[in-house]
Amino acid sequence: MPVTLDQSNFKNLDFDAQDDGVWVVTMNRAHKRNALDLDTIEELVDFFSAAPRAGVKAVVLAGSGDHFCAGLDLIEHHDADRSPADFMHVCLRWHEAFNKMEYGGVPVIAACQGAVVGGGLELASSAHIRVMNETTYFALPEGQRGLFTGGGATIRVADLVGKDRMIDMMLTGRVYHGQEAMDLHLAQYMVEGSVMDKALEIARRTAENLPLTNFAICSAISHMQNMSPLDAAYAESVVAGVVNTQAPARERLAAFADKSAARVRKDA
Ligand code: 1HE
Repeated sequence: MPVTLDQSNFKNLDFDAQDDGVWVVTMNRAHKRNALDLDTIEELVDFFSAAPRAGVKAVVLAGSGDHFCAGLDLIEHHDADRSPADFMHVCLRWHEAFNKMEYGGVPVIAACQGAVVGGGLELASSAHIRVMNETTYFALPEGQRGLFTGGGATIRVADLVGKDRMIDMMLTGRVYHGQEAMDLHLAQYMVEGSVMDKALEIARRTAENLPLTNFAICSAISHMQNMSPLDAAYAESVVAGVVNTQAPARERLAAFADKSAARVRKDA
């Protein structure tokens, strides 16, 4: 059932929907270093819930200004003086948003400049691809703030860097940047200059894939990682049964057979 995404329903996210189905989604609270308040989380839930049914082929997620995202809106959290139950529900909304990103089936490329910290790293780690440059740095300052992660870092950041490094990041406030961050899988691409240019290039390339194939890549792999190997192998067979027999895939296979399709080359 197709749905529409209407910019007028969003105030903290700006959309630039391009002709090839790539959407640039920019968090627009640079004055707050794109800190995640309740409204922004709800907008992320709304956007990523609708995107797979709204013809969005790939998303570049960016922050306005010099920083990607400063994590939880600490001022809102301070002023709200929440109860444990209140904050549990806040976290559940974060999980709703980030799970929609990771499991939604639409490729999400995070253009990570400047600070990618706390909940900002939880957000970035829910994207399928992260691009960094010389300005980018990753940290989990929750430990210093008297807080704990609540947006999935114990799952996704630990998965990227390992439990031991995540514990160190939280205990000591250790900051990772440059090649060391790349080596720890905090990003898959490092560029000199614009993270947006590279993120867009990647998004456009992914948007050329068949939507159902991208759906499988950006949903099934994450689900299968949560399964036993036996169940994952079964699920993989079912997904491949559906994806690998889709009509548009036959066209691509025919193009391979008649030698009109591009070959895999070392320098592609
Ligand atoms: C904020 C926030 C925020 C900035 N919540 N308002 N996250 C953190 O502990 C990161 C906290 N922020 C920082 O360390 C720095 O602000 C930055 C490194 C991101 C940027 O530094 P800088 O020098 O460019 O900016 P600034 O002067 O510190 O902040 C500019 C404004 O943004 C200022 O507001 P203003 O009204 O005084 O101008 C800041 O208050 C505001 N600002 N970051 C609210 N985070 C589900 S649990 C998740 C747990 C967490 O994410 S804990 C948060 C971890």
